[in-house]
Amino acid sequence: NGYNVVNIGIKQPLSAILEAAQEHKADVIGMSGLLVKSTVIMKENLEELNQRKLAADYPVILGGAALTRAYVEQDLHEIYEGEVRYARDAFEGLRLMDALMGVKRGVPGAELPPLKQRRVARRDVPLLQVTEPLDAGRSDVAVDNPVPTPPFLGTRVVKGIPLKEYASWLDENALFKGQWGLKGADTIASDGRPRLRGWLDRLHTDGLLEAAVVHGYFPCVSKGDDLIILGENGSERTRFTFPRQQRGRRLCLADFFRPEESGETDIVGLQVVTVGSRIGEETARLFAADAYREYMELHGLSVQLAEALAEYWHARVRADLGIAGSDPQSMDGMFRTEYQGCRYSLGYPACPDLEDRAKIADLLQPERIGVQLSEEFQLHPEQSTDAIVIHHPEASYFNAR
Ligand code: B12
Repeated sequence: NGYNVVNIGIKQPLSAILEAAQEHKADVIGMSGLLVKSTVIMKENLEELNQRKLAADYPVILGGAALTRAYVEQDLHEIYEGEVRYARDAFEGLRLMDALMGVKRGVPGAELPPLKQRRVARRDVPLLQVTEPLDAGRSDVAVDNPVPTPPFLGTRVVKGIPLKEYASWLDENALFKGQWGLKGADTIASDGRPRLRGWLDRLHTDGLLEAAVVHGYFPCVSKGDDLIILGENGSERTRFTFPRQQRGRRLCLADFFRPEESGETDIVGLQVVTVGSRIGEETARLFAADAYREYMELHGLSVQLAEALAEYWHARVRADLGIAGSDPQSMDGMFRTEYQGCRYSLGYPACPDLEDRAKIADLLQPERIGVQLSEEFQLHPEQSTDAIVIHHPEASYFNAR
């Protein structure tokens, strides 16, 4: 499309971004943010560009799952003294480049698309005016559901899980459309499926997958918004505090466990899964070799395989707990989570605090399967994911904010 993209990789400080921008005489700086944390860094970077009086030199395009158009085009635009725009995908990025370059070259009529404002103005006052104590109690979630008996207490490590065990859990829709950007059933049939088969064969013959799981079952109780994990002899081992919805059902993850006052204990599953580090090394190799299509395909496949492994393991946990009886027949039903219980990953809307990942890591010690939790609360290798597995029949995804 007539542009050079200089990709300088992940987690670059602004100084490195500017060095590369100056060296390559960049017209525009782009940043991408997958986790919410990166949205904060982007804001800091824009503030620093202001301070260095470079805002006029560098229009900025921002994208990635963690961002919203309003955050960029309203909140960040208010801060940044240069131009900043949001790109939903690479194509919008391209249209923005055309507009930015048109303006820069003085093409008659060239202008940037108008900024999109929030439809509802952000309020400076809290949405909820608290006049009575907020603790109006827990939600209406049942407390008399049966508590299953786990096959063991404590943790177990399982390594070398063969691809054929979890391959059917690969969400092809998410892979073809979300990761590979394929549109339409014909392209998926003629292009996507054969390439997927090719990749799966190659992963197998080259031994690129090292699927492993560490999981455990822990006795627990709830107290208010807290889930308390119990040690031997019933003492408190660790505690998660989850946000509670301020409206509607007032759900909170803690409600899916027996309250301490009941005198009963409940059971919670925890898991960390990974497809290993070899596949990440291979994607890095493809990237370095400028084999972008293959890089993109393999990276997309590798992350969806991590997700597949997590979902497969969740199904095994349901079987272990004896609650798999209501599992749907079809994989589509599985992807729609039409089974009993729910797998919640920290950082998602019911349990947004990534810091809590440290508690899972403490309990499960994922180093035993080669997975480390970084200071930014990210698991390495990248193709890894953790979860709290809840058996309660009413457990399903919700947004706590
Ligand atoms: C696939 C996925 C995963 C995969 C792989 C992640 C990865 N590294 O790629 C796996 C299963 C491993 C995973 C794990 C986790 N994930 Co996840 N994941 C996703 C998911 C469903 C899709 C992301 C994706 O790959 N999209 C496809 C790519 C191609 O799209 P994209 O990144 O958005 O980029 C496109 C556009 O945004 C745009 N774009 C992006 N950047 C830029 C920049 C410029 C300049 C331009 C022009 C355009 C542009 O162009 C791209 C192409 O169209 C998102 C939700 C979502 N729907 O986006 C959550 C999401 C990113 N994950 C999330 C979370 C919380 C996690 C975990 C922390 C969960 C956990 N506790 O285990 C872990 C973290 C992993 C770790 N190692 O620690 C949250 C992050 C929010 C947060 N709290 O920070 C999200 C947003 C889900 C959510 N709604 O809460 N995840």
